[in-house]
Amino acid sequence: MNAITTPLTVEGQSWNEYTLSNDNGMSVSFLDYGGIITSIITPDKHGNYENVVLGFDNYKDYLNNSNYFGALIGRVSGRIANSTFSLNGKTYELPANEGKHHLHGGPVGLHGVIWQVELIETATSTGAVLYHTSLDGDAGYPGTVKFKVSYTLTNDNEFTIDYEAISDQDTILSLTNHSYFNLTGNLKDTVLNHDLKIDASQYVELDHELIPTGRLVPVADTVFDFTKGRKIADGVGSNDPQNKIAGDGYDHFFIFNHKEDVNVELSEETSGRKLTVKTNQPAMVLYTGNSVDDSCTLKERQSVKHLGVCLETQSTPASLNYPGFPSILLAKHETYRHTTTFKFSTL
Ligand code: G6D
Repeated sequence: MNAITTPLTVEGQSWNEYTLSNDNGMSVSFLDYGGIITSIITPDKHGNYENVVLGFDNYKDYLNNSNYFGALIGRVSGRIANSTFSLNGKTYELPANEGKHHLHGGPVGLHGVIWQVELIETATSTGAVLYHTSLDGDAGYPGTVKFKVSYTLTNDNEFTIDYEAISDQDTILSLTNHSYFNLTGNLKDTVLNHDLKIDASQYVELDHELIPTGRLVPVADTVFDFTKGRKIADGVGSNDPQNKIAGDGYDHFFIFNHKEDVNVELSEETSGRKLTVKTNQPAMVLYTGNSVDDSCTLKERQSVKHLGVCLETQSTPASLNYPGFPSILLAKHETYRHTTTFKFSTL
């Protein structure tokens, strides 16, 4: 187990890239800028170690990361409709960065700050703790919030992200990671032929601006039913209006049943790679890279649509406007504590 730090100078800014490596040869690399995960190297069924996430070839491109490749997202993941919300009788106006809506924490969200990183090694893991303090009024949000996010890699090829935060005022908070996974290895193909299983019986309907309508839709008898597993391709070219609204694929919030051992299983037959996700979050956005075009130069190739799949465990800002959705409220001095483990193995 080890962790190495590589100082970088990117457009005059001083960044660091950290690489956590376990004894099996798996590694996870990330930046202090935005907590961005830049690569995850895992073996295929033949023992070939290859990268399984989308990352830029040139670090400077992370300064204009409209796909949020690898990024730590917050203060609130997802879309806050009309960039406004009310809390304790007060209305807050946030910066609109996608039409009239507020997406992924706004133009200067947590994906665009430099986190303070402390490397930590234990007998069974190597990792880092990322610290940041967001002041009251940052991006329009109430409360000074202290963040502590841990990245931990074990010799079981498990990579865990633990999110902790505490605010000095009532506020809203919903953090996630926006890595695009591709289990083919070094982005050999899109993720359309990946097999996906999600322990979720309902998803949230979207309107044409990708804002939740407040309607929970049963997945049964639709291409949104991943309970028994299906190809990601089933949602591409599908006649379901929700797949079309999402830009020909999925971009939807699935409410976990939390009835299975794991919440999500992603696998790819040719490489034999498998990724299981276990989280205490109530739900997840499944996003199949529908807006990714050919404009990004990644380490291995030029980007294309559907080149990666995001498994963004989180709660939903829809809870600000509709009852019954997993809440994103964080009370003053309450500790926000969520964890998601990504376990890599082979079929
Ligand atoms: C698109 O709608 C999707 C979002 O879910 C995603 O996070 C973003 O691209 C990167 O806006």
